[in-house]
Amino acid sequence: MLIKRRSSHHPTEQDVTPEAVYQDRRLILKGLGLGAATLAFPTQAGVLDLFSADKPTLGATTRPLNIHAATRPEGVIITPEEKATTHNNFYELGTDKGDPARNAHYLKPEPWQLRVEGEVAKPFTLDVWDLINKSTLEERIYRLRCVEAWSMVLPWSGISLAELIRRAEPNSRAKFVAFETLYDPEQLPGQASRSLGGGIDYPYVEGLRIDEAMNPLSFLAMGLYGKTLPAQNGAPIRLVVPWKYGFKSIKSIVSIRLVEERPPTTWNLLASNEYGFYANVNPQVDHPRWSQASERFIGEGGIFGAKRQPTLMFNGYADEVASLYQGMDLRKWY
Ligand SMILES: Nc1nc2c(c(=O)[nH]1)N[C@H]1C(S)=C(S)[C@@H](COP(=O)(O)O)O[C@H]1N2
Ligand SMILES: [Mo]
Repeated sequence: MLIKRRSSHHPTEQDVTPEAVYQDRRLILKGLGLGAATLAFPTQAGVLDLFSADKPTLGATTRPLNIHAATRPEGVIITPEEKATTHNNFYELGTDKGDPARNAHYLKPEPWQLRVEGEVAKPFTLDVWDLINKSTLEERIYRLRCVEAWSMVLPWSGISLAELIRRAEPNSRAKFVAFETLYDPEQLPGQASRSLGGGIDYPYVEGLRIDEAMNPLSFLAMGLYGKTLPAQNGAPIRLVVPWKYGFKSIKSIVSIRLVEERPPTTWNLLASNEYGFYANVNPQVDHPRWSQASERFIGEGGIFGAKRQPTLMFNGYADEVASLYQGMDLRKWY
Protein backbone atom coordinates (compact mmCIF):
# COMPACT_ATOMS: atom_id res chain seq x y z
CA MET A 1 0.00 0.00 0.00
CA LEU A 2 1.52 3.28 -1.11
CA ILE A 3 0.67 6.17 1.14
CA LYS A 4 2.59 9.36 0.65
CA ARG A 5 3.03 11.15 3.93
CA ARG A 6 4.08 14.61 4.93
CA SER A 7 6.37 15.10 7.86
CA SER A 8 3.49 16.44 9.95
CA HIS A 9 1.82 12.99 10.05
CA HIS A 10 -1.41 14.76 9.23
CA PRO A 11 -2.08 13.79 5.65
CA THR A 12 -3.90 16.30 3.53
CA GLU A 13 -6.38 15.28 0.90
CA GLN A 14 -3.75 15.26 -1.85
CA ASP A 15 -1.53 12.97 0.17
CA VAL A 16 -4.08 10.25 0.28
CA THR A 17 -5.41 9.16 -3.05
CA PRO A 18 -7.88 7.67 -2.87
CA GLU A 19 -8.64 8.56 0.70
CA ALA A 20 -11.01 5.65 1.14
CA VAL A 21 -8.05 3.36 0.61
CA TYR A 22 -6.06 5.16 3.28
CA GLN A 23 -8.86 5.28 5.80
CA ASP A 24 -9.42 1.64 5.35
CA ARG A 25 -9.63 -0.55 8.38
CA ARG A 26 -8.72 -3.52 6.26
CA LEU A 27 -5.13 -2.25 6.41
CA ILE A 28 -5.15 -3.92 9.78
CA LEU A 29 -5.06 -7.17 7.86
CA LYS A 30 -1.45 -6.48 7.00
CA GLY A 31 -0.67 -6.55 10.69
CA LEU A 32 -2.40 -9.91 10.90
CA GLY A 33 -0.34 -11.26 8.05
CA LEU A 34 -3.32 -11.31 5.75
CA GLY A 35 -2.08 -9.40 2.77
CA ALA A 36 -4.01 -8.57 -0.36
CA ALA A 37 -3.19 -11.96 -1.88
CA THR A 38 -4.97 -13.91 0.83
CA LEU A 39 -8.00 -11.71 0.33
CA ALA A 40 -8.67 -13.51 -2.91
CA PHE A 41 -11.58 -15.75 -2.32
CA PRO A 42 -11.43 -19.48 -2.00
CA THR A 43 -13.31 -21.36 -4.64
CA GLN A 44 -15.21 -23.92 -2.59
CA ALA A 45 -18.77 -24.43 -3.62
CA GLY A 46 -21.09 -21.94 -2.06
CA VAL A 47 -18.47 -19.28 -1.62
CA LEU A 48 -17.33 -19.24 -5.23
CA ASP A 49 -19.54 -16.45 -6.45
CA LEU A 50 -19.46 -14.37 -3.33
CA PHE A 51 -18.16 -11.23 -4.95
CA SER A 52 -19.08 -11.82 -8.55
CA ALA A 53 -20.40 -8.64 -10.12
CA ASP A 54 -22.97 -10.42 -12.24
CA LYS A 55 -25.24 -11.34 -9.34
CA PRO A 56 -28.79 -10.00 -9.57
CA THR A 57 -27.70 -7.23 -7.26
CA LEU A 58 -29.54 -5.23 -4.62
CA GLY A 59 -31.21 -8.46 -3.68
CA ALA A 60 -32.90 -7.24 -0.52
CA THR A 61 -36.64 -7.08 -0.77
CA THR A 62 -38.23 -4.59 1.53
CA ARG A 63 -41.82 -3.67 2.24
CA PRO A 64 -43.52 -0.61 3.68
CA LEU A 65 -43.80 -0.33 7.44
CA ASN A 66 -46.40 1.10 9.72
CA ILE A 67 -44.56 4.05 11.33
CA HIS A 68 -45.03 7.29 13.21
CA ALA A 69 -43.08 9.40 10.73
CA ALA A 70 -40.61 11.88 12.17
CA THR A 71 -40.89 15.49 11.07
CA ARG A 72 -38.06 16.22 8.68
CA PRO A 73 -35.74 18.65 10.46
CA GLU A 74 -35.32 21.89 8.53
CA GLY A 75 -32.04 22.43 6.73
CA VAL A 76 -30.90 18.84 7.30
CA ILE A 77 -30.05 16.82 4.22
CA ILE A 78 -31.03 13.18 4.50
CA THR A 79 -28.70 10.79 2.74
CA PRO A 80 -30.36 9.45 -0.43
CA GLU A 81 -31.70 5.92 0.02
CA GLU A 82 -29.68 4.66 -2.93
CA LYS A 83 -26.44 5.72 -1.15
CA ALA A 84 -27.41 4.32 2.24
CA THR A 85 -28.21 0.93 0.72
CA THR A 86 -25.18 0.58 -1.56
CA HIS A 87 -22.34 2.03 0.57
CA ASN A 88 -22.24 -0.29 3.57
CA ASN A 89 -20.05 -1.89 6.16
CA PHE A 90 -21.26 -5.44 6.83
CA TYR A 91 -18.12 -7.55 6.62
CA GLU A 92 -20.08 -10.79 6.81
CA LEU A 93 -21.37 -9.89 3.32
CA GLY A 94 -18.00 -8.71 1.98
CA THR A 95 -15.47 -6.03 2.85
CA ASP A 96 -15.90 -3.62 -0.08
CA LYS A 97 -18.52 -0.94 0.36
CA GLY A 98 -20.65 -2.31 -2.51
CA ASP A 99 -20.39 -5.97 -1.46
CA PRO A 100 -23.17 -6.08 1.16
CA ALA A 101 -25.77 -4.89 -1.36
CA ARG A 102 -24.48 -7.32 -3.99
CA ASN A 103 -24.49 -10.20 -1.53
CA ALA A 104 -27.67 -9.23 0.30
CA HIS A 105 -29.56 -12.16 -1.23
CA TYR A 106 -27.62 -14.63 0.93
CA LEU A 107 -29.26 -13.41 4.13
CA LYS A 108 -32.74 -14.73 4.89
CA PRO A 109 -34.08 -12.37 7.55
CA GLU A 110 -37.52 -13.97 7.82
CA PRO A 111 -38.41 -15.63 10.18
CA TRP A 112 -36.12 -14.23 12.89
CA GLN A 113 -35.88 -14.82 16.61
CA LEU A 114 -34.08 -12.55 19.03
CA ARG A 115 -33.21 -13.74 22.55
CA VAL A 116 -33.16 -11.28 25.46
CA GLU A 117 -31.43 -13.13 28.30
CA GLY A 118 -28.73 -13.20 30.97
CA GLU A 119 -29.02 -11.26 34.21
CA VAL A 120 -32.77 -10.77 33.97
CA ALA A 121 -35.84 -11.99 35.83
CA LYS A 122 -37.80 -12.69 32.66
CA PRO A 123 -35.72 -13.83 29.69
CA PHE A 124 -37.71 -14.08 26.47
CA THR A 125 -37.49 -14.84 22.78
CA LEU A 126 -38.86 -12.18 20.49
CA ASP A 127 -40.44 -13.08 17.18
CA VAL A 128 -39.12 -10.04 15.33
CA TRP A 129 -41.65 -10.18 12.48
CA ASP A 130 -44.50 -10.48 14.93
CA LEU A 131 -43.30 -7.24 16.51
CA ILE A 132 -42.83 -5.55 13.11
CA ASN A 133 -46.24 -6.61 11.86
CA LYS A 134 -48.13 -5.70 15.03
CA SER A 135 -46.47 -2.38 15.90
CA THR A 136 -46.48 1.17 14.77
CA LEU A 137 -42.76 1.82 14.80
CA GLU A 138 -41.23 5.14 15.75
CA GLU A 139 -39.16 6.93 13.13
CA ARG A 140 -35.96 8.72 14.15
CA ILE A 141 -33.59 10.69 12.00
CA TYR A 142 -30.05 10.17 13.25
CA ARG A 143 -26.56 11.08 12.15
CA LEU A 144 -24.33 8.06 11.53
CA ARG A 145 -20.58 8.65 11.82
CA CYS A 146 -18.32 5.82 10.68
CA VAL A 147 -14.90 5.59 12.28
CA GLU A 148 -13.57 5.78 8.69
CA ALA A 149 -14.56 9.49 8.67
CA TRP A 150 -17.62 9.40 6.46
CA SER A 151 -21.13 10.15 7.65
CA MET A 152 -24.78 9.92 6.69
CA VAL A 153 -28.13 11.13 8.02
CA LEU A 154 -30.59 8.23 8.09
CA PRO A 155 -34.30 7.81 8.90
CA TRP A 156 -34.56 4.65 11.02
CA SER A 157 -37.75 3.10 12.32
CA GLY A 158 -37.91 0.91 15.38
CA ILE A 159 -38.23 0.96 19.15
CA SER A 160 -36.02 2.19 21.95
CA LEU A 161 -33.57 -0.41 23.21
CA ALA A 162 -34.58 0.45 26.79
CA GLU A 163 -38.16 -0.65 26.09
CA LEU A 164 -37.07 -4.15 25.11
CA ILE A 165 -34.56 -4.49 27.95
CA ARG A 166 -37.09 -3.37 30.56
CA ARG A 167 -39.46 -6.12 29.46
CA ALA A 168 -36.88 -8.68 30.56
CA GLU A 169 -36.52 -7.06 34.02
CA PRO A 170 -32.75 -6.81 34.48
CA ASN A 171 -31.45 -7.67 37.95
CA SER A 172 -28.83 -5.77 39.96
CA ARG A 173 -25.95 -7.73 38.41
CA ALA A 174 -26.82 -6.42 34.93
CA LYS A 175 -24.01 -3.90 34.38
CA PHE A 176 -23.44 -4.31 30.64
CA VAL A 177 -25.38 -5.43 27.57
CA ALA A 178 -23.79 -7.82 25.05
CA PHE A 179 -25.09 -8.09 21.48
CA GLU A 180 -24.46 -10.81 18.93
CA THR A 181 -25.01 -11.01 15.17
CA LEU A 182 -26.32 -14.19 13.56
CA TYR A 183 -23.64 -16.83 13.02
CA ASP A 184 -24.42 -18.78 9.85
CA PRO A 185 -21.78 -18.92 7.10
CA GLU A 186 -24.43 -19.97 4.57
CA GLN A 187 -26.34 -16.76 5.09
CA LEU A 188 -23.35 -14.60 5.93
CA PRO A 189 -20.61 -16.04 3.68
CA GLY A 190 -17.92 -13.71 5.03
CA GLN A 191 -18.02 -15.94 8.13
CA ALA A 192 -16.79 -18.92 6.13
CA SER A 193 -13.13 -18.02 6.60
CA ARG A 194 -11.05 -15.39 8.31
CA SER A 195 -9.70 -13.89 5.13
CA LEU A 196 -13.12 -13.76 3.49
CA GLY A 197 -14.58 -11.86 6.44
CA GLY A 198 -11.81 -9.30 6.87
CA GLY A 199 -9.86 -11.10 9.58
CA ILE A 200 -12.71 -10.95 12.09
CA ASP A 201 -13.59 -13.88 14.34
CA TYR A 202 -17.35 -14.28 13.99
CA PRO A 203 -19.98 -13.83 15.22
CA TYR A 204 -19.66 -10.05 15.30
CA VAL A 205 -20.17 -8.95 18.91
CA GLU A 206 -20.77 -5.57 20.50
CA GLY A 207 -21.57 -4.14 23.90
CA LEU A 208 -22.77 -1.16 25.87
CA ARG A 209 -22.72 -0.18 29.52
CA ILE A 210 -26.22 -0.60 30.95
CA ASP A 211 -26.76 3.16 31.37
CA GLU A 212 -25.73 3.70 27.74
CA ALA A 213 -28.15 1.01 26.65
CA MET A 214 -30.98 2.54 28.68
CA ASN A 215 -30.34 6.03 27.32
CA PRO A 216 -33.39 7.11 25.28
CA LEU A 217 -31.24 7.60 22.15
CA SER A 218 -30.23 3.92 21.96
CA PHE A 219 -32.45 2.40 19.32
CA LEU A 220 -33.32 -0.95 17.79
CA ALA A 221 -34.03 -0.34 14.12
CA MET A 222 -36.27 -2.61 12.08
CA GLY A 223 -36.72 -0.15 9.25
CA LEU A 224 -35.03 2.45 7.09
CA TYR A 225 -36.77 5.04 4.88
CA GLY A 226 -40.13 3.79 6.15
CA LYS A 227 -39.55 0.25 4.89
CA THR A 228 -38.23 -2.94 6.45
CA LEU A 229 -34.44 -3.05 6.68
CA PRO A 230 -32.54 -4.18 3.59
CA ALA A 231 -30.25 -7.11 4.40
CA GLN A 232 -27.18 -4.98 3.78
CA ASN A 233 -28.28 -2.56 6.50
CA GLY A 234 -28.71 -5.32 9.09
CA ALA A 235 -32.11 -6.93 8.53
CA PRO A 236 -34.32 -7.59 10.26
CA ILE A 237 -33.17 -5.88 13.46
CA ARG A 238 -30.03 -3.92 14.30
CA LEU A 239 -28.73 -1.57 16.95
CA VAL A 240 -28.31 2.17 16.33
CA VAL A 241 -26.23 4.16 18.84
CA PRO A 242 -25.88 7.55 17.15
CA TRP A 243 -23.27 9.16 19.44
CA LYS A 244 -20.80 6.33 18.90
CA TYR A 245 -18.79 5.30 15.86
CA GLY A 246 -20.83 3.20 13.46
CA PHE A 247 -19.16 -0.10 14.31
CA LYS A 248 -21.00 -0.12 17.66
CA SER A 249 -24.31 -0.31 15.74
CA ILE A 250 -24.29 -4.07 15.29
CA LYS A 251 -26.44 -5.60 12.53
CA SER A 252 -28.75 -8.61 12.24
CA ILE A 253 -28.88 -9.29 15.98
CA VAL A 254 -29.92 -12.68 17.42
CA SER A 255 -28.99 -12.14 21.07
CA ILE A 256 -29.09 -9.37 23.65
CA ARG A 257 -27.56 -10.57 26.90
CA LEU A 258 -27.44 -8.62 30.17
CA VAL A 259 -24.09 -9.36 31.81
CA GLU A 260 -22.04 -8.43 34.85
CA GLU A 261 -18.65 -7.87 33.17
CA ARG A 262 -17.72 -5.73 30.21
CA PRO A 263 -18.22 -7.94 27.15
CA PRO A 264 -15.69 -8.36 24.33
CA THR A 265 -16.39 -6.29 21.20
CA THR A 266 -15.35 -7.16 17.66
CA TRP A 267 -13.20 -4.21 16.51
CA ASN A 268 -11.61 -3.85 19.93
CA LEU A 269 -10.64 -7.54 19.81
CA LEU A 270 -9.17 -7.07 16.34
CA ALA A 271 -7.13 -3.94 17.12
CA SER A 272 -7.44 -2.60 20.67
CA ASN A 273 -4.98 0.21 19.94
CA GLU A 274 -7.31 1.54 17.24
CA TYR A 275 -10.82 0.81 18.50
CA GLY A 276 -11.98 1.20 22.08
CA PHE A 277 -14.97 -0.23 23.90
CA TYR A 278 -16.65 3.15 24.31
CA ALA A 279 -15.95 4.44 20.78
CA ASN A 280 -17.76 7.71 21.40
CA VAL A 281 -17.46 10.07 18.44
CA ASN A 282 -14.78 12.56 19.47
CA PRO A 283 -13.19 14.98 16.98
CA GLN A 284 -10.35 15.61 19.46
CA VAL A 285 -9.13 12.03 19.61
CA ASP A 286 -7.64 10.94 16.31
CA HIS A 287 -7.54 7.42 15.05
CA PRO A 288 -3.86 6.35 15.08
CA ARG A 289 -3.91 6.36 11.26
CA TRP A 290 -6.15 9.37 10.46
CA SER A 291 -7.74 12.50 11.86
CA GLN A 292 -11.25 12.38 13.31
CA ALA A 293 -11.67 16.18 13.25
CA SER A 294 -13.84 16.15 10.14
CA GLU A 295 -15.87 13.79 8.00
CA ARG A 296 -17.23 13.39 4.48
CA PHE A 297 -20.98 13.71 4.52
CA ILE A 298 -22.54 11.37 1.99
CA GLY A 299 -25.44 13.32 0.53
CA GLU A 300 -26.09 13.71 -3.16
CA GLY A 301 -22.44 13.34 -4.18
CA GLY A 302 -20.48 10.12 -4.06
CA ILE A 303 -17.92 9.48 -1.35
CA PHE A 304 -15.17 11.28 -3.24
CA GLY A 305 -17.36 14.24 -4.11
CA ALA A 306 -18.76 14.34 -0.60
CA LYS A 307 -18.58 17.57 1.30
CA ARG A 308 -16.21 17.67 4.26
CA GLN A 309 -17.74 18.97 7.48
CA PRO A 310 -16.49 19.23 11.06
CA THR A 311 -17.17 16.23 13.27
CA LEU A 312 -19.15 17.10 16.40
CA MET A 313 -18.43 15.89 19.93
CA PHE A 314 -20.62 12.81 20.60
CA ASN A 315 -21.68 13.23 16.97
CA GLY A 316 -23.83 16.21 17.98
CA TYR A 317 -25.65 14.39 20.82
CA ALA A 318 -23.60 15.81 23.74
CA ASP A 319 -26.67 17.32 25.45
CA GLU A 320 -28.24 13.89 25.67
CA VAL A 321 -25.22 11.75 26.55
CA ALA A 322 -22.24 13.75 27.87
CA SER A 323 -23.43 13.18 31.46
CA LEU A 324 -22.91 9.42 31.04
CA TYR A 325 -19.16 9.99 30.94
CA GLN A 326 -18.71 12.50 33.76
CA GLY A 327 -15.41 11.95 35.51
CA MET A 328 -14.04 9.77 32.71
CA ASP A 329 -10.98 10.87 30.78
CA LEU A 330 -12.33 10.82 27.23
CA ARG A 331 -8.80 10.58 25.82
CA LYS A 332 -8.07 7.44 27.79
CA TRP A 333 -11.53 5.89 27.49
CA TYR A 334 -11.78 6.36 23.76
N1 LIG B 1 -22.58 -7.50 12.12
C1 LIG B 1 -22.02 -6.37 11.70
N2 LIG B 1 -22.51 -5.19 12.12
C2 LIG B 1 -21.96 -4.02 11.68
C3 LIG B 1 -20.83 -4.02 10.82
C4 LIG B 1 -20.34 -5.29 10.38
O1 LIG B 1 -19.37 -5.40 9.60
N3 LIG B 1 -20.97 -6.43 10.82
N4 LIG B 1 -20.26 -2.83 10.43
C5 LIG B 1 -20.47 -1.67 11.32
C6 LIG B 1 -20.00 -0.42 10.76
S1 LIG B 1 -18.33 -0.19 10.72
C7 LIG B 1 -20.85 0.59 10.38
S2 LIG B 1 -20.26 2.10 9.89
C8 LIG B 1 -22.31 0.37 10.33
C9 LIG B 1 -22.81 0.68 8.94
O2 LIG B 1 -24.21 0.62 8.87
P1 LIG B 1 -24.92 0.85 7.46
O3 LIG B 1 -24.25 -0.02 6.45
O4 LIG B 1 -26.34 0.50 7.68
O5 LIG B 1 -24.72 2.32 7.14
O6 LIG B 1 -22.68 -0.96 10.66
C10 LIG B 1 -21.93 -1.55 11.74
N5 LIG B 1 -22.50 -2.83 12.10
MO1 LIG C 1 -18.02 2.07 10.48
